[in-house]
Amino acid sequence: MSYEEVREVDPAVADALVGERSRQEHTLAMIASENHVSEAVMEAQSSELTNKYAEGYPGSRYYGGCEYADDVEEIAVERAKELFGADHVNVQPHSGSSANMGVYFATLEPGDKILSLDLTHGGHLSHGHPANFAGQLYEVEQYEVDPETGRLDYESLREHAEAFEPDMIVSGFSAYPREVEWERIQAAADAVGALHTADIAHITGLVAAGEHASPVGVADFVTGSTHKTIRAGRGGIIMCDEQFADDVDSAVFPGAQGGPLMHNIAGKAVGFHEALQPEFEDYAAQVVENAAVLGDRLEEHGFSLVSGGTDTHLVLVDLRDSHPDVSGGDVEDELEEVGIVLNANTVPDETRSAFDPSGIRIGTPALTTRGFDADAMETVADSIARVVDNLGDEDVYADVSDTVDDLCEQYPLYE
Ligand code: DSN
Repeated sequence: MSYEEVREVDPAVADALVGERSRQEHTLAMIASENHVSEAVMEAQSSELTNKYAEGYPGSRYYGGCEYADDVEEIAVERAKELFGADHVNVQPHSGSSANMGVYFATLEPGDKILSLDLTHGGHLSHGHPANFAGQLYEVEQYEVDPETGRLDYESLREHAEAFEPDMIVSGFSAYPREVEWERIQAAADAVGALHTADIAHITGLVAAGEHASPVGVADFVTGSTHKTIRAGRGGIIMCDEQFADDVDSAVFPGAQGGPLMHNIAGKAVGFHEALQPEFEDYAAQVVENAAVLGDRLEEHGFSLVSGGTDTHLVLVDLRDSHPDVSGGDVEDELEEVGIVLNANTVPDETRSAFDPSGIRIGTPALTTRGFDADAMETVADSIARVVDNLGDEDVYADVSDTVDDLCEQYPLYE
């Protein structure tokens, strides 16, 4: 896209759009929740459907002229059902947080109890953080990962559920590098008569491709976002059994949202089509392999990984052992100088603050979309280590910047 039309109307925004495209082309996106959608998904997302109001659901809208909106939404739903084997799918949530809101509104009353993973241990704001609507509307207690292993402690989760008697247990995480045993969490929920929402926002693509166990058919509700590992553009999704379908649909609209973002739903439909192709399985397998290679190489350089490794698309580095005087924020800033973009992240038993935590979270979905393989990932790990071991050394930064430039040239984006 040249943004010529935007430039004619609004040069300032055109400059920003061109700048962002160039930034993505010339840097390494390693924020674990980011990816690069295809040009087909982008085109669908910028289609005329942005003009269309379609409150309601296919075949039952509150506005006229919805025949193509209906087509697009029905296609997106059918493809999601095929991808995940879900009974009922709602593709209208604007985001993963909105998807969680839809499930809570469908099932909980204000004051009801949620048991979820602590944000600093890898949870998510919308699972009940006090600064989020979920923490304000519901009574929330949080479980933690095992301090020794960095992994979920299913036994202690079950005991916590027995003591707290929640109405909803939320699983699924935003900074947890290990495969989740959904059945054990569902069993804890069943034991206390709670519902269970598995938020697979980060791993939607891995689940779709069979690279991570699926909670669909296990958890009562599965929520997620569609722009992370699944590469289907910005948005959210809810999956559940038919018995909850009406409650979920009416909680999303009219309960939580108005008109669905039909252009984004078109992007989801196209992205789901891409995810149904055999190549997507190769992509997801490479995402996981790349994360494992990245983690192994960082460990060789002396870094500590929370849980000692990864089964997924991300590694979580705890800097406290290897670089006790360096914060995650320092590393995020310095790596950005050389074109490696990732985020500082809290780690279990955080001793700094959420604003300047002790860890960094590094993901491989976006680089894998560009074609990065295991060798390239080792080069990236070496580059990260060189910068962190030589903070402030301009010669090292110049060298690593050159390496990043070479990689960006070797693995171009949007050719
Ligand atoms: N902001 C996303 C992440 O980075 O994990 C979750 O919503």
